[in-house]
Amino acid sequence: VEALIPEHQRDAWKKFQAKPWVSKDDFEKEVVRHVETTLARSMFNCDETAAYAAASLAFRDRLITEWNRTQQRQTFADTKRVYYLSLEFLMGRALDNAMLNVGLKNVAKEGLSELGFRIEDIINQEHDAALGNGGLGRLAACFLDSMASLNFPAWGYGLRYKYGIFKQEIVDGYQVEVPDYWLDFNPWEFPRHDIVVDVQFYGGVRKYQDDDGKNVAVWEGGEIVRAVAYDVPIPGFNTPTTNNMRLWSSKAASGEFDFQKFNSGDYESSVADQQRAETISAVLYPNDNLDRGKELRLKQQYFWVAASLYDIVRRFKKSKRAWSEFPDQIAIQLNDTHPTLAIVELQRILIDMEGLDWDEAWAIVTNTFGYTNHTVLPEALEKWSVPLFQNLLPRHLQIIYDINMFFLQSVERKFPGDRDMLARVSIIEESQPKMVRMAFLAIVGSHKVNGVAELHSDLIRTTIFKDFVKIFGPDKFTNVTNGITPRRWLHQANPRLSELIASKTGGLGFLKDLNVLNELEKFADDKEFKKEWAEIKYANKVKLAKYIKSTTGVTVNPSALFDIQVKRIHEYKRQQLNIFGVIHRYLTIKAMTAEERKKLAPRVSIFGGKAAPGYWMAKTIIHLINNVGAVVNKDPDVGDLLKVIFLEDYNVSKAEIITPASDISEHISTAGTEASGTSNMKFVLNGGLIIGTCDGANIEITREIGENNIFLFGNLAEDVEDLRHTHNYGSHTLDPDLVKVFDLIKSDAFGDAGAFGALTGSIEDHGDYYLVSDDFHSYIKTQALVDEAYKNQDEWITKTILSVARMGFFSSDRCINEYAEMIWNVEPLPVEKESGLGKEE
Ligand code: C3B
Repeated sequence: VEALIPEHQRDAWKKFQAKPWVSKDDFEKEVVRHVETTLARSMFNCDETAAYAAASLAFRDRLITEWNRTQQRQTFADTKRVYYLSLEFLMGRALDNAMLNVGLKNVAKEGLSELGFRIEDIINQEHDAALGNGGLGRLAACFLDSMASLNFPAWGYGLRYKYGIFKQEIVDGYQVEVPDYWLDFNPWEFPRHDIVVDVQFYGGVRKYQDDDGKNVAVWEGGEIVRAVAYDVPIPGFNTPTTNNMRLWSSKAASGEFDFQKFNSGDYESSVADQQRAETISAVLYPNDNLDRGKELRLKQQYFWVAASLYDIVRRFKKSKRAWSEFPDQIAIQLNDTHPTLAIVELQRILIDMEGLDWDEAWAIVTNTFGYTNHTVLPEALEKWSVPLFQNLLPRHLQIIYDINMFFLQSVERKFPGDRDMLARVSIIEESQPKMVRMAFLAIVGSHKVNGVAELHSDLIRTTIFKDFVKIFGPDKFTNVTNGITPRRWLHQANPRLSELIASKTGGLGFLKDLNVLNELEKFADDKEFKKEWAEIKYANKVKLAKYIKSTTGVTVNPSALFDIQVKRIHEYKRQQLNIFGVIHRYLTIKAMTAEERKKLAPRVSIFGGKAAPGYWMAKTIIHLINNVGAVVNKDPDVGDLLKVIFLEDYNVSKAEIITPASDISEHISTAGTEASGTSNMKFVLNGGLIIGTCDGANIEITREIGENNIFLFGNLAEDVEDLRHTHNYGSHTLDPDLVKVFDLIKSDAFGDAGAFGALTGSIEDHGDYYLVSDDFHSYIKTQALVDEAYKNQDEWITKTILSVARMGFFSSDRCINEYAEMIWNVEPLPVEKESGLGKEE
């Protein structure tokens, strides 16, 4: 490796090299130093915000020292690296995670206490890094944690949105969106003003033959936007490995506004170019499982992909290896189709810039990329209009046409004369206007395609991608069932449970090998253990009850059954089924005698989640939940038997409070629609049971924990198509209990029924696409089984212990090891424990 410092001056560098601090005194010294120098404050005006800032800076210093060492180690080792390209990273808070992963939380706790602060208050100062919508973005965050914890040389590449997912406020029962400006103080990033990439848009392509008769394409003209790198250190758990997440921010390539215009008095247009450039990384698109086809979104995708690939290729070129070794050194994983342009961009770099032949380049490209599909919903599958592409990325469109031509030629050779097949698999859809099908491009340009749970991977093989299985053979398509990091979702979110588990399994080893949880099976009937287990659940419910009280004003009884559904609001996830079930319960309670009511298990139905701003049906569901709550919660006939809560602004840090407090959580998507789900795993890992459909990872959770420990209901994926057909072309009679629910809504019991007409109408009159009525009876019956089961607390607790004991499979560590072996072909890079790691148990 080249170094700028000459040999004989390096001793001084080595002597004064930064050393990560470890002791409480050193931590306090660092905090005070940051308060007094970095923040220019003192003990007389150090509030919690300043203490948070200083504590974070102290940890950031530590992380960056390890980050530097890790990067040096990985550069020297010169082994294969993984690049995880994701348009979303839903990281949540960093301080607590950093403290736990480096094993210094207790040190920090004592240190902060000596300086006059409670660590919880300091942690709560942090603004979530919310650069994602939901499951897909959080999965990327869990993967970064696992890749670092397992010592894989792996980087994440994303966009540094100035505004993350909007903040949700509930006003009069309606969702209102407020911008999430999260960057006024973010100690976790390092701007790299020296790492910039100029990215081209628009313009045209000039083609000619050079002197050797070779075809040359030059993309010229258009505009340039500059990408600036921001690095975020990603600490592994109990290892010095600290990986990198590199996020790109956009700015004008000229750097500054146009002074000529400014001087001549044209103030507004003088800054217009600058603003146009900055717009690219300004906002995260707030759609989950929905593609809107907006030009700015395509610009974001290309901007991010071009900057990342430039960076990756630059690093590779430093190694002076032959191009053919590129896939031996580099694996790039595409998190959904959002980064599919990377395939085209790498081909463009290799043929237009580096002068490789098409075939040689294409072999490198396809051996480098892997593509993960996260959804089968047609409205979520990305397509870009050809005219839009032509205008924004003219050279890329040409390359896509060539990729498609070579691909279709190979299909024609394999299936001679099958014109329907050619039309079905073409990357270009012959519609008006023509569209580029990004998923097909991703499949053609990758060596592996995976779904995220077994059912989902089967579905993509047999439905949306079945022609491609015939063309490429079955081995190209595989499954990697999703996972979650137990560090954040057990140790951090549920410290008492983690501590109890550690005390019975010989320390925190289970956080590195989640199968160790198996040892808990022997405590499933242990009275003393069960008591502690139940106490922890109760304490977590008390904590959530306090949070509910402080945010909604509603008092809930922590002894009631907490029934939670928190996730993005979407018709396919069926929060409407849940709230209709709640209304049914309300009707049932109202019809009961006082004696009958005494036998009922009290329940708190808790909802949370954001609706995409333009998704009216989802917003209507939120409105209905809130209005039902307003009526039910003050009905004296109901009292504690039923409370309905909508928690505002569901996000990662709130999930850390909510998840450990469930008795039951709901994962009730129409079968075949939820690719995996990951919160189902989080809830079970925290000692909650689930009610769910046979969908996504619910099926594998059932297999692992046993069908006695889960409440499954509803139609199966294989029957969905026929049912929909019957709704549309046969007779469609609604479930009678659901009719009663609709009648109550229509009587204006929850406010003007007109507001909910579209919602009830979609089920009554418009085909009930999501099978709400078909599954209603089964859902209600199964909820009654939940009530019964909950009455037997002793058995219930045993079920939850057995479930936790059997959740080892769902660690994202298992998942990353599968990617590494089956798709990336990379090995971890061993580390010596020379660093100043904390050794907390
Ligand atoms: C989600 C799916 O909806 C979930 O079932 C899945 O668990 C996660 O991805 C992670 O694989 N998803 C999403 O959040 N956004 C999309 N655009 C597509 C899928």
